[in-house]
Amino acid sequence: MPIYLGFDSSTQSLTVIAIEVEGAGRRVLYEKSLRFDESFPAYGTKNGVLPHEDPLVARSSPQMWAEALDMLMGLFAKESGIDLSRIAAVSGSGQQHGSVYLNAAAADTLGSLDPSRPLVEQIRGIFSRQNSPIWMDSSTSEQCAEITEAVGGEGVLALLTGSRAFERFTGPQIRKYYDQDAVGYEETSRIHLVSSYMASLLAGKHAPIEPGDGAGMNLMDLARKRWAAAALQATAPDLDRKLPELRESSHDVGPLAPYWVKKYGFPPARVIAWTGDNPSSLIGVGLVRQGRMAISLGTSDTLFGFMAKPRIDPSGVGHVFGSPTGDFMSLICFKNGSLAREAIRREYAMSWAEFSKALDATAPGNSGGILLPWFEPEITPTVHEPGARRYELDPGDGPANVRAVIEAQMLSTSIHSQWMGVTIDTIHATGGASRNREILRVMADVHGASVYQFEVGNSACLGAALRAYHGDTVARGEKVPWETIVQGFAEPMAESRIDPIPSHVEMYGELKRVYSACESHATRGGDDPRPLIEAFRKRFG
Ligand code: XUL
Repeated sequence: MPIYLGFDSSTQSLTVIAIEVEGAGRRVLYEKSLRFDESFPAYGTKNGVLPHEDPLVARSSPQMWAEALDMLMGLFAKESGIDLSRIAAVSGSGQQHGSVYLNAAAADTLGSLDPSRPLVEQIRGIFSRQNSPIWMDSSTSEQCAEITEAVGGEGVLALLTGSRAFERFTGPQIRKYYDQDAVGYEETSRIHLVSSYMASLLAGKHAPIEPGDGAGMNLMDLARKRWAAAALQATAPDLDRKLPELRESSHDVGPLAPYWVKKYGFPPARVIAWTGDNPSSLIGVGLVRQGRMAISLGTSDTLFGFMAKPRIDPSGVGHVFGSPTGDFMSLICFKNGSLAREAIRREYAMSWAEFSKALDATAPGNSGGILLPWFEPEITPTVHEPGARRYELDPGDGPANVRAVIEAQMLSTSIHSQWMGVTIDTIHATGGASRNREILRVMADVHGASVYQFEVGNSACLGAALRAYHGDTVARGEKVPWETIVQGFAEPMAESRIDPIPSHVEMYGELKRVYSACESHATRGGDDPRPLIEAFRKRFG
């Protein structure tokens, strides 16, 4: 009976899940997380991000991620009680868009890791840049504009790569590095994504990038799944020589490096290419065919779905990425996810139980009180000046602000997903906050859709384990359909279903107009939304 391991290297933590597959019998055997702030305080991260005086800059430490991998592999070997020899394949997912810059010494170092010494000590010399820009960075507007102009406009870049230029995407980040440190850029021989970097540590050699995560770079030709020469040229010189190969999602990178085998007793299991956390989540919530959508409530909130053919967003807020099945996925991303919920919870000194109670005790629609929850600079819509904005909402009223933050997040996912052209009737909810059924009630009513929960909350990590399983079957020459791969693992719990309440759906239809007006007032100097709020109050109280 083979066992498969999936890792998720996210913004705030590293997690591992082990699954067992025997015919139709499937079980999650083990799950463990290490939070970066608590487990590695020496790096000084806050919520996984290094402190920086500019709120638009967000970086983290690739050495910390390597130290976490070493520790978690060690803990797994020691604590899980699992017979390691049964592990057939390992894969993973990484926070998307983040980049790791390695010098020419990296290949040799990765290929000769000494099991008697800690990993992090040995890789200190392989970085041409010590810190990694991550997806929370919004500091590359200038580079986005330059790249856009060089390729011939937003529409051209979006058609080519699946997205217009976004500040957090890897291409603009690479260009900024080249602009600010041309020598460091010159000394860089390989630029990895978080996903391909982590896979490289496991395989002891440079791993490829796969198209799911590659599509989050503004560098990949989405239709052909090849590097797009025009985008590379618009970004930085010699980039074609610095990027890893692009290989299919099921690619077998090679066996686990001798470091892991000798140090902890792992077998030389296959390392399957890692992908981004969102493509991985797509698998982890079972979206392997068109139809349903998923909302992930994590550090970022994302709404995504499977797409058979790429449909590009004319409004410019959305993305098309590759799906690990070889198809595509649509996605929108909100930076103010869990940290915004957490900011409100802290501001009103509530426990999470009190937060849920506040949601329960307040009326849907919040009497038209609106919060724009941009505690951090926001991605959707683009907001560079952080700070929450309130419309007809009393800042002294804790429960109303709790409702306002959740309603804002759900209204925003609904408003900004219109370009996908999908009528959403079923949502698969995942991520830490999807455990909270009061939040899911708002989700169901705003979207007018039935919402389901999953047994495993970390769908990115489960998706990684399922991709390890899939990659192993491909390598063995078996053709197992994706429906069979996800069966019994990535299935919503029938009893968790929350159906929308029709009167609430109608009310939220109106509140979406109010929320859009507030958003347009705050971001584009649109009309004062107060008369609309007044009208909403008259109708819905
Ligand atoms: C997606 C995005 C985030 C990160 C979070 O485009 O930026 O969801 O992947 O880890």
